[in-house]
Amino acid sequence: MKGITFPKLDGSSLKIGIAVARWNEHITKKLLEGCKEVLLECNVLPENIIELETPGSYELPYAAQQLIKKRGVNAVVCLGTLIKGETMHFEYISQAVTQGIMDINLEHDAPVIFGILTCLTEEQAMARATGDNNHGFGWGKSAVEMALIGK
Ligand code: RBF
Repeated sequence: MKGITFPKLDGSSLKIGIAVARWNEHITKKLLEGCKEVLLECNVLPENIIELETPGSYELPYAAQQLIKKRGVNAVVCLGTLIKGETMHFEYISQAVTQGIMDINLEHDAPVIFGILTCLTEEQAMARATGDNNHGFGWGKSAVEMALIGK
């Protein structure tokens, strides 16, 4: 992944939640694939990866909160793709979900990773969800690194 390096990470003792939005599903699916691939590479056991779907990105903070409170995960990755349209929705949802995720980070004893693409076009989003530049890789590793800090 461009722009970031990670130390060697052992996630064999961790339970990781992934909340993934269905809006722009063809893109969020790829982020999910990248994220899961890297979690397995970091030795997180398949049965310790708990997935939850939401309709859109706006619902991700609540799903993250529930994964922490009810499923006892050590970290959550929130995956979504916001693409700017013709109205103000993009701005409102981006602001709300960004703040919502930070609030969950600070209120609960588990880190929540901001795995949300906020793009002007679908092409920009696809370029960040595929190949070596699939941001799901970095977000999965960030979850393992941060969960180990809280262990
Ligand atoms: N959710 C996303 O995850 N990405 C989007 O790009 C997105 N755009 C939206 C645009 C409009 C006009 C509306 C009404 C909703 C959009 N949503 C999007 C869904 C949003 O996150 C949420 O699921 C719904 O607003 C229901 O709370």
